[in-house]
Amino acid sequence: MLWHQKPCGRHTMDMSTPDHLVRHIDTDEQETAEWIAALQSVLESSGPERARFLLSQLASAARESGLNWRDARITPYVNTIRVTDEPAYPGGSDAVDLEERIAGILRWNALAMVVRANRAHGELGGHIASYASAADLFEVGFNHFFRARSSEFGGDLVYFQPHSAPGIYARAFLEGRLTEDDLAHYRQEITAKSLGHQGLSSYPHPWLMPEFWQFPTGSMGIGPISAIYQARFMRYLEHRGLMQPQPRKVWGVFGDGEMDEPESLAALSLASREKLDNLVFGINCNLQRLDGPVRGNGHIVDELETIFGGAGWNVIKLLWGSDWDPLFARDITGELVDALNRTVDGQLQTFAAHDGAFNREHFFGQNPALQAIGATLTDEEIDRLKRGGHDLRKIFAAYHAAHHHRGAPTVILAQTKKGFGMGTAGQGKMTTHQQKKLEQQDLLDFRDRFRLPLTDEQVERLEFYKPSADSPEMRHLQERRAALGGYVPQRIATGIRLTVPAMTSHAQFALEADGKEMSTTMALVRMMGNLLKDAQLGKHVVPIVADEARTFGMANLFRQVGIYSAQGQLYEPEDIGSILSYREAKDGQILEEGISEAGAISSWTAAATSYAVHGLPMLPFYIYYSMFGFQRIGDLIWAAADQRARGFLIGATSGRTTLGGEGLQHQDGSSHLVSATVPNCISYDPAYAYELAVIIDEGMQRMLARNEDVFYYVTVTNENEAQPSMPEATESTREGILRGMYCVSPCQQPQVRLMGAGPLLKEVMAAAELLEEIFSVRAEVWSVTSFSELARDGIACERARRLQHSGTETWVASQLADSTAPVIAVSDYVRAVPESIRAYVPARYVTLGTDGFGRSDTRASLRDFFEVDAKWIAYTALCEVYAGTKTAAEMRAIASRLDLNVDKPLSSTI
Ligand SMILES: Cc1ncc(C[n+]2csc(CCOP(=O)(O)OP(=O)(O)O)c2C)c(N)n1
Repeated sequence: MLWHQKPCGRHTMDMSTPDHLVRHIDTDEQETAEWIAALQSVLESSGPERARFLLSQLASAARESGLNWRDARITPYVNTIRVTDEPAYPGGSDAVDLEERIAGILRWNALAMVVRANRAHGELGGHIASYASAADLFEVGFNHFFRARSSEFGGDLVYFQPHSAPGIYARAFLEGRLTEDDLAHYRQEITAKSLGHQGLSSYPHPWLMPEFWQFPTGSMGIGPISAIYQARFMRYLEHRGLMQPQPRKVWGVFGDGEMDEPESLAALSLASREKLDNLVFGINCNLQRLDGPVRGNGHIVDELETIFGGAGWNVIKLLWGSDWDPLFARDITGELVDALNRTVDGQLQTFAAHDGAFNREHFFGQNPALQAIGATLTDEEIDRLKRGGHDLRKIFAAYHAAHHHRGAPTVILAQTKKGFGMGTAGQGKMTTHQQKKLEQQDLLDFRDRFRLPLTDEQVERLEFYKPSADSPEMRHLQERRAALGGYVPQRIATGIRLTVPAMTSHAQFALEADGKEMSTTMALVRMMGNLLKDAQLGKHVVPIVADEARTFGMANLFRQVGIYSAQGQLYEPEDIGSILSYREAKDGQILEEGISEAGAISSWTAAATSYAVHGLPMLPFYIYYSMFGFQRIGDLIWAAADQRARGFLIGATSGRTTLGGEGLQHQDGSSHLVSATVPNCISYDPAYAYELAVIIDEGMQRMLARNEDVFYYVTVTNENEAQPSMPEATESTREGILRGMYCVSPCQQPQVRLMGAGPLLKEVMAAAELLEEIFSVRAEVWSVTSFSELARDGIACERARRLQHSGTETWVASQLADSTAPVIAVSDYVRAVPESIRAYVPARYVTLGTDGFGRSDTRASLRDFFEVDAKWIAYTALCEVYAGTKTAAEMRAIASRLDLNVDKPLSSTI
């Protein structure tokens, strides 16, 4: 039934109903009633199974009749769980009251923390309104569901909505895990540490609070996708027999606004396809994001119900609190449900921001039936009507149902009020997200609202409140956590070490390549294949691909270790019988993520942090087109770094001129620039297979044997090359490889020094030969394995010299000290990469790189285009060697002798 808009104050509120919220007009109510009665009777006599069967039969009959009818997947705007199905609330008769009190205390302390920090330093920022809306959702979890890790149980994993961090700190304060001084230094980590306190980071950051936070969620969208792949990785570990199957759960509490991020929704179907009933999402639907309503003109809850439901999730709507139950019971004609169905979110927000009298007039005043329902309540009672996400009993019922649901992940769409309890100052206000100040009267109202035993003066001073240890609240809080095995969140990085096999066991072919032709990608895959066979380490290796295993020559691993699939293989693969046959298996070891770099990196992060999350170190290798790494999913890599990931990211087919035919979108010339900015990422761009072997060996030693919180980014290429054996002076070569540069072709009194990185070392070698043969110029050649490591060393040495007056020389300067010959550095990445070491080169320094858009052509054409081939390198060297001795005309003559077009435009301009 449609109804007409009513005037509201000075303005007219347009409460006309959007199309998708319109209920179809019933043209024959008696017929409708008969159908419903028939369904009821089937339910009573034959049970839900039969009722479901009949409904599906009806649906297929409708389809056959060409009705083109589909279930809209939107249920009415009411709770999914019926009152009669709600379980009893556990923990004794006063549990709800106690837990509401505890939630009130936490809300206060969280608020005080933010407001105090901002009274002292207006620049610090912080959020009150998000936790105010999410507090009850968290509390039911903390008191009844979130189980800690213990010696017998692996523990549940919780991804916390980032802006609710103050509330989680407030709880840890009551639990005795954080002190008042810690709370007083919210968002002041540097100052706090200098005073001997723990700094409290703005959002969950394992890097900054390594014993507290497990999962970084501060960047919207990362929490949801990470939680899904984490739940999947737990199954992977169980199915592979590496982890005891246990009924552990992954819980994620996220914002409704956050669901707009592509990453939030990207992996929903994976979760249902893999039947991840170990996964529960709670979406805090306070209907607001930062600037305004999430879906002002519709229902975000209904939209998410359609999306999650369509993706195969079990959906629970948790919209209204227990005090609405009697109202629904009185709603004989369905007017109340109709009104809720058509009241859009923007309007619901307005109702949240106003008092009981306003809601009576504008919501219950819409028609006589609603007025009659409203008349049973005082204005104060209307004001206090709770949304589902603020009612502990309703939340418990939803969590209980989710906890016991089998065969699919569950999402709970919990309707809340943003800034709940912040009164006229903040509740439901457009600006509430960023509010960090409250007037004294608002603070007093907040105290009264949540029954806090604080004097006016204590409120004025924003004192933190902690009841005595023997108070009923504290006893309850501690008892509940003890029953659930301890505190959450808690990050435990056990010191388990894995034995790293000797390089000769998996990389002998690379160390003694003896001129054999292979690309570094091939070498990497061969090393990984060998590591997979290692008796001890093998099972810890996790190869991950995003539909590019064949591109990188990994197809042989399909048979060798299998592709993980929770279902095994339900089909006979087309290539059955071939030695490379596509093999899926329940205990398969490869994670084949399809075309989802975001998914693959999330799997990688789950594996790379398994040492802390599950006490089980793993060694993931995620191999991908290097262009689709830092550029495409850089923020997820940044989050992995924050989470102290340990593993290898392999940027394959790398190098802007080395990838050849693939063109602009694929040719990577910048990933090393970005990777250099990630503090715990160690990056290498090796030229030779033996360099790669040394890097992989050192990486394993640091991450698995020495338990260092670093990860490796290594680029490999698809260009076949005659691979030399590792030079004799093994130790010094190893040191040079790892520090970033070493000499591969020394010469007496060089006139020029050429430094080549990765695939372009070959061009540099050829340039040196050319210089010698045609121009009789002596050139020395250096292999640069890592400009970023050289630059880091340079920064550290120079600083130590400035501050500690240390005499330590930078690696670059110490290596180049014995000559003042000009240095030419060449990289298949943008010039900014070799430029990063300019300050440490003790001679004239010129860089060549691949700035500009990539394009399709042969390697030779591309290297000429970007001016990084042997001839351009030789010409650049000659410009330095002949500086001041040759005329422009003579240099032009040299260029034309080398067949170079010096009049062509700069590569970055076309
Ligand atoms: C990738 C990213 N973009 C933007 C932000 C800034 N930001 C922080 S909170 C927020 C709004 C969050 O809204 P919602 O998810 O609905 O949570 P609420 O605070 O309303 O509970 C935004 C845009 C961010 N943290 N991450």
